[in-house]
Amino acid sequence: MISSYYGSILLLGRTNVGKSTLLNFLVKKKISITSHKKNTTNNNIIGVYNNDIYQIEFIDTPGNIFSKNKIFNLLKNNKYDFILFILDKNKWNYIEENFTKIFSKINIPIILIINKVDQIKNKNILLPYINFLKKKINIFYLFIISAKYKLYTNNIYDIICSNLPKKKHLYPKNYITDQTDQVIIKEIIRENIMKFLHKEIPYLIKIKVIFSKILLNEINIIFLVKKINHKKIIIGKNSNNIKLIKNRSEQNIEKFFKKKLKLNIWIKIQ
Ligand SMILES: Nc1nc2c(ncn2[C@@H]2O[C@H](COP(=O)(O)OP(=O)(O)OP(=O)(O)O)[C@@H](O)[C@H]2O)c(=O)[nH]1
Ligand SMILES: [Mg+2]
Repeated sequence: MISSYYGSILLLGRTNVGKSTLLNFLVKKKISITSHKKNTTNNNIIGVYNNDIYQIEFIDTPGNIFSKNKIFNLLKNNKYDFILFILDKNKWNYIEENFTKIFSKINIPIILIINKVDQIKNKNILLPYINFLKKKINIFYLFIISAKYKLYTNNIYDIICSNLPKKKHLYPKNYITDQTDQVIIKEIIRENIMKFLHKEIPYLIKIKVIFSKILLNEINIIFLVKKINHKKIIIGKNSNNIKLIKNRSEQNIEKFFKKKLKLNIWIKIQ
């Protein structure tokens, strides 16, 4: 019989470093939304990579958990085989310091990922930065990648897989995420809200998803907002904003579920 290998890997790093972008690459499906705005991911999201021999559970985390207590709570049960600690180019301040202080107290190997290398024009800055990092963290392996453009990313699987314990797979073969359909739809809409609406408005909208029991291919969405003014901004001039959000979300949801769907959006003032 062929052996099976299984591991659980936590993705950590400040907001906007590209954790969710990397998760989507690693599981080969867009299950976690991404945005140039801060605090995009709100909850832990499990994504599973599968093949006949290896199964890897990746856990994407919200980047705003940089308080030491929150990081510590996440790590205290120690069930992870690796941490992927992601850095945005050469950004380093108290947030990264907090992470590293915790890392020094736990016994989980750290795979360090310097992301967004496509944005580094002067690659000479990398060597001194790596030397600095080596003093800060006991690094199991270092990757310098672009998650968005899939540059220098292929070896990540090799390094992880060749270091996983022999273990039974935890999830069924086709399992890809713990997110329910309802949550996936909500998240896709939230991503488009973040894309097409500016400043703080995206953070002020509550989204409700209601599946139609009669029309199975129809999904009704309600945006709950507090002010008439917010409703006007969401709709936009000539309904442009709401049309963009609706059309793009409909396309993304159809792509995810691989079927034709109709999306209706209402905006209610609470
Ligand atoms: N240029 C470039 N942009 C990237 C790369 N990886 C991610 N991004 C962009 O960086 C932004 C943030 O990416 P996310 O994946 O949402 O970041 P995150 O770490 O999950 O952020 P939170 O969920 O807020 O913690 C998005 O606009 C991504 O498209 C990269 O390799 N290169
Ligand atoms: Mg994220």
